[in-house]
Amino acid sequence: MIIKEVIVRRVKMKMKFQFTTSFGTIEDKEFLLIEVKDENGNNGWGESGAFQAPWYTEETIETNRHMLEDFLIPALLNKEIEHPDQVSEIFSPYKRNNMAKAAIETAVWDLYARNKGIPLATALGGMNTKIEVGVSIGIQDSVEDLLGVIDRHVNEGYKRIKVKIMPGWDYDIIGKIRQQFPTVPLMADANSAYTLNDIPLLKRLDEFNLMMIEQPLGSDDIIDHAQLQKEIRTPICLDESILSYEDARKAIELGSCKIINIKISRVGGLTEAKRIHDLCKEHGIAVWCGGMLEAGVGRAHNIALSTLDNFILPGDTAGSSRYWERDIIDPEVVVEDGYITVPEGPGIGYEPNLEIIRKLTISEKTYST
Ligand code: OSB
Ligand code: MG
Repeated sequence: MIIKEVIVRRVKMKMKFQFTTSFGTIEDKEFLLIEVKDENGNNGWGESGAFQAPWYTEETIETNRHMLEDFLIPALLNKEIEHPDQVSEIFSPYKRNNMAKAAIETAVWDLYARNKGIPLATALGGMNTKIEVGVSIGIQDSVEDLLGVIDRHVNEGYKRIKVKIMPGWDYDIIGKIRQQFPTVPLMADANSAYTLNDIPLLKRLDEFNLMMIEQPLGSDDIIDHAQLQKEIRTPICLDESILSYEDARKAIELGSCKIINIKISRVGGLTEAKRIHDLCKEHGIAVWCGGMLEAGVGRAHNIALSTLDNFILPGDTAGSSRYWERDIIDPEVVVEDGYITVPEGPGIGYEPNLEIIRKLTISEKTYST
């Protein structure tokens, strides 16, 4: 196939809730939606995970737009592509900017699978027909509020609860959760809020039988995490620190983590995500699929990736209705008893709803040859 046209849309959606982490609060969700078209007019869709501000990684919506417009789209247009694995090779002269790369690379994967008439999951080599789903809960105004939100999601059937922690919202909070929910599968995500000075506190969290603690230390660190993992029983899961296969290889070799959260956007696309998955499988490192509060297109890519067999822990891929009054795809993503049934249609298996997307679009630009 030959990519003949790329449409970049900047979309704004109202979220049902504010999402607060140790790095800040996300209110409304703005993101880039990418549509690629081939020489036959067939299309594929991708979504960028970048936020308005560079507080999770260094990327933003605006840096993504710049990278796409000035480098990635010109590099891709008119290229003959036999397999989407070639896209990351075409992008390899350009350093990092993984979310910008992933946004368009995932669109090419969708197009490829649609052209083959197979689900994206199958194109990736995934076999699972349903996936287990957990939920990630932000920092709340009070412990009572948090316990209420957890209760609601446990009753909805989510398979594990992840809560965000930060200094001052950690040991006591987890203790209160454990009092009310002694056996619920529970984990905590610190988004880099601690340092090695906090080892005594992080050790005390071992009392609570957490499934894992996610990214306790620096977002670019794998050395201190290796030291911390020696001191605590709770398995460390790395998120921000793993931007590539090479990062994963080094973290595993150092013993910096026992689990890895794979986000397609953070690692630059599905090809790299699959390589990291395969490496982790070889080394007995469990993986799960992280989330970036994605709308339907990004969510659909996450679901397809999660069908690979080393995704053995529930992901952050909650259902559409958790985030939106109305998602941008048909059908919306539904979670039943904590599972999502993987769609069987070609490509991502959900249809982007152009009528809804047009209403939410702030700006749109078409690039063609
Ligand atoms: O650290 O996993 C994270 C959301 C935005 C940025 C970073 C993270 C998250 C989440 C939410 O935890 C996951 C989701 O529901 O999409
Ligand atoms: Mg995280």
